[in-house]
Amino acid sequence: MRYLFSLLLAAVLVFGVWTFVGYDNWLLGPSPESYHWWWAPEISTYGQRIDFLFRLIAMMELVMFVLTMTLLVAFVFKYSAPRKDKAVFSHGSHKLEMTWTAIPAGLLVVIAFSQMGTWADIKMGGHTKDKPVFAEIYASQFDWRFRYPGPDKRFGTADDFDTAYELVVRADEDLVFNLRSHDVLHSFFVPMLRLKQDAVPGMTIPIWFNVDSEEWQAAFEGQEDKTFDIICAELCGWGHYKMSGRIRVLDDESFAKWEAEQVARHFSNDEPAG
Ligand SMILES: [Cu+2]
Repeated sequence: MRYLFSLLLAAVLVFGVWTFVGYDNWLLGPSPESYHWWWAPEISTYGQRIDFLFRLIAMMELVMFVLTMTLLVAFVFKYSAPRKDKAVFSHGSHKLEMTWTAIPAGLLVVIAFSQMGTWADIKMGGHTKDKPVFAEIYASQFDWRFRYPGPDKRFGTADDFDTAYELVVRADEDLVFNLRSHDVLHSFFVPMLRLKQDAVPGMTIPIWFNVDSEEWQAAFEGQEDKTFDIICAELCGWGHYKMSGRIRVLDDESFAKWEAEQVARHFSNDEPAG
């Protein structure tokens, strides 16, 4: 029994490390070079900074996991041996408790300082201030809708138009969006852009991203469909699982053409254009 339990615990350690190091080929099958650490390739200008933080925290977790699991296996093995000596009464160790409080506290400080610049850049509005809103994003049970200001770049005018499920954007440009919810909490999550933001009823939350066209082309090399997922990352009701959308990236010229088509469709009774 003693050996069995120690072995089982040791297996947790080995498989745990394996998921960190060997998951790529073993769990997910051979994947493109750009797929690392469970993530799809990143294609936004701030994606690398998010990935750096993700890896930093994952490495801390790996070290802590190995450390604590090794101690656990060793202690389970050592202290499950039959003994004849008397039990020792212990009040614990002040030194030990100070150590395992100070180390996580130190790590949290490291995380806090290393994410400050990235957080400020993505979330604190440096990019969203004074920039025109490219489109408004509406989350509702259970779909995504997008409102564009049209060629005049002003909302609330006759050439505004809506699309559903598909957000069409331009590349290599800081694009600002107003995120809203019609009903409950949702979360606008675009894994390939490394962007995630809650949509809160009653609030208008500005978000921004910039699709790096070179990274985008590289990520989809050889593929015809270069669109990528929008996912709702907040459990928002029975249809949460199907609350998805796509992002399509167009160059400036194609975008202007697409926009003109949408406006024309808006003013006609024809079937929606593709
Ligand atoms: Cu949702």
